[in-house]
Amino acid sequence: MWVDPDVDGRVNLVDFSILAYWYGRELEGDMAEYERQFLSGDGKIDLTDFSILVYHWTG
Ligand SMILES: [Ca+2]
Repeated sequence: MWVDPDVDGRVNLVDFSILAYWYGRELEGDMAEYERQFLSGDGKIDLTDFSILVYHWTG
């Protein structure tokens, strides 16, 4: 699943915790690329990105 940061095919608390870790931090490397491609693309993690993740939630 493309919106799945830990790439295990599910969008769940593990992915949520990855976003939570990056919340308010300056994105680097793969995470910066991921945010640009699959989340809101504004270069930071905020509530918009969480809402995108939750929309794709599988549990
Ligand atoms: Ca964002």
